[in-house]
Amino acid sequence: LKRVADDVRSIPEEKVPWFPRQIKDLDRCNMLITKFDPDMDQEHPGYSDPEYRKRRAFISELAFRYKQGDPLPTVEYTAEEVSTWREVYRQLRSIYPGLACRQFLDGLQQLEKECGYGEDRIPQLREVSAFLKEKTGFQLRPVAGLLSARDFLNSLAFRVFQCTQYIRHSSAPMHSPEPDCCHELLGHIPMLADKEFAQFSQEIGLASLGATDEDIEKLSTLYWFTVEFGLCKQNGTVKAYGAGLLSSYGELVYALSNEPEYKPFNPEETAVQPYQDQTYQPVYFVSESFEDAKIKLRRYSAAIKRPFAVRYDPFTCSVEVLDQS
Ligand code: TIH
Ligand code: FE2
Repeated sequence: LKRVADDVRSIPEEKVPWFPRQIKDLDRCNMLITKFDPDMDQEHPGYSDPEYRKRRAFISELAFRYKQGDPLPTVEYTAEEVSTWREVYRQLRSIYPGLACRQFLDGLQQLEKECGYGEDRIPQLREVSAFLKEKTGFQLRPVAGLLSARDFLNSLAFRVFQCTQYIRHSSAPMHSPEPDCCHELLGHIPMLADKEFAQFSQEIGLASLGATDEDIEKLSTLYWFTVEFGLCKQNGTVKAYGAGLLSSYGELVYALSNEPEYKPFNPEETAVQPYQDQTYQPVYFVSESFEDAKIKLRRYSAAIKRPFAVRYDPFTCSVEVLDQS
């Protein structure tokens, strides 16, 4: 292995998409997908609510202004927002014990004990980020909405999780077509408090750096059916570990009913399964265990071919690029 001194684009004959090398470069990983945004999507429950749209614009602005290293912005949530959170929290909390995987329940319990999780207030990104940093080295960064797959995955290489800070519309607490703070705080954060899950999330991130568009598409489809909508067997029953399920009362109940189709998780097949992002998934992938999903996903990510290798240096929070052409 020899070190690449200059930009990786200088590798002869290869065209490699730009990617972040240092954590500071994440300031450039901010490409939003606006299709589910309340200003663009007529189906959005907030589309015809000018108050909601104004609030969203205000919270987006905090994310747009954010630069790596700044203290995370604090949002003073309104009584209506807290009441949406309360409803989401209460409903989901009551069904988690029977439907969520063990790793999730462990993480949530720690968050309730050590990080002020509960139905009475919406946790602030700043305190959650400090909590995660101690548990697994992950940190949060505010984002204004749904990010492009490349930017989102690239951030994971640095153990940075890009997090929305607004809340879903009060008229639709049980499911949202776009991420919101309920989805991040309830769906993702408990899993990111698990050391192995954190490690494996970073590996997916590292595999995405400079990957071809085709590989990004496959990685993000895999991410979708595992980290977002994955199911796994545990003690003989099927449980949810996907964040998109664990933040949606409606879809969590549906996914574990006998309505949807189940397929066994197999990365090669899962990576090319077309997916649904407007409403519930018609198909879910079930792995033999949570560990099984992790191992297979890891193996798949590590096998993605690139003309270079990357190594993360935790002391400088930067990525070293090694020529392998
Ligand atoms: N559907 C999820 C929810 O209602 O919480 C949010 C999302 C998961 C994945 C993409 S958007
Ligand atoms: Fe998500």
